[in-house]
Amino acid sequence: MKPLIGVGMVGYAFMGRTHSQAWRNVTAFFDLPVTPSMAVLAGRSRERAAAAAAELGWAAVETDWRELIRRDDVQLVDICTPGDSHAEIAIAALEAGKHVICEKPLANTVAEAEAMAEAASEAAARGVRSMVAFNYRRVPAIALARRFVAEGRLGEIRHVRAQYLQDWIVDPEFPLVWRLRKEQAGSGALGDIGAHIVDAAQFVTGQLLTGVSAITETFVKERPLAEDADGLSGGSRTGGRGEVTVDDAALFIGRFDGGALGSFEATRFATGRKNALRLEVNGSRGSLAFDFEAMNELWFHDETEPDAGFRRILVTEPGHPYMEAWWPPGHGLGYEHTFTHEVRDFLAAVAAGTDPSPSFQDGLRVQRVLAAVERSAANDSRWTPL
Ligand code: SOE
Repeated sequence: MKPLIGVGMVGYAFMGRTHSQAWRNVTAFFDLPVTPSMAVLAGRSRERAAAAAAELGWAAVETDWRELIRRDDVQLVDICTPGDSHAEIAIAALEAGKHVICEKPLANTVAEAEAMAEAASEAAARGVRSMVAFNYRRVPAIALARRFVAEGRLGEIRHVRAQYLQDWIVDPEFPLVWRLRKEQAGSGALGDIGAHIVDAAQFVTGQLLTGVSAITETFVKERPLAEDADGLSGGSRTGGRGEVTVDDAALFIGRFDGGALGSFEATRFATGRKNALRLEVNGSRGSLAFDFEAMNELWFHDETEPDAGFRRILVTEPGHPYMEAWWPPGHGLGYEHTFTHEVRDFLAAVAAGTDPSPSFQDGLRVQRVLAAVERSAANDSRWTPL
């Protein structure tokens, strides 16, 4: 019997559901030295939290996250709430000696992210671990892309082209959900999906952004008010309209510390694109291209081969990252597996007593990029060093 590690999850909407399936399934596929026990789910409404707990497989319910942290059967806290509560919950949990995994972006401001990173490094000195949940790092094709770059198969990296394209709010009558309110979400497409491509670009290339120049836009300035919105669904209209206080799209260019040039585009107005996280990297010896809408594929061009051109690698071989645990070659994975991999890596680090990655420090670096993008956009795209 492997030791149990009690998990307490705060929030149960879209991200709470993705994380729940990961906690439920991870040990069925990965051999880990510890077994997660889905001890308790916290949500403000007892009735709704209890319904979610029953559906998602949590043993108990709390209506106050502070009570969840206090419980003896919780050793690890999973934060799946909007960004405005990340800092308070994470810092309290770390101070109480609980390991923390926190949804992205790490926080709503650089100041909050700094406080979280500081709490995380103090906690690490006491053996308490933390990780920010940039799940796309755990797409096997993205992890394979990083491996290719690290092995030198692309040579010197010159260009990074990153896009995250969605279209779920293109209808101006789509309501004012929390992701469109600055006080809850911090920013719009920038923090919600731009954060993912900043992390993915830095992860794959091993290079960090050093400065940016940006433009942002809010195409639809007012939307119908609604309540009970869950995930990306609109909820029920309550009458009246409210102001959209975040960006709908953010575009920026940047320089990396290893000499590469980057271009980034995050938008929720790319009609026809549902979840197109795309990354193309061009180096002196070759190039890589990825699109999450075909997440089991990685395209590779080897410049050293005559007439090479891009060839498709089906990332389903047992030697590819994470794939040994799953299906025979050619039987691909989906969005949910990225969360299973994330939880797998976090539990493995907690059990081994090592620091998981991406750390809160990595999350803070991404937060600084987001803040620099906002500053640049507010200043006529002025070049803004990090
Ligand atoms: C909404 O844009 C969203 O759910 C993001 O919040 C997630 O991080 C991304 O994985 C999918 O889209």
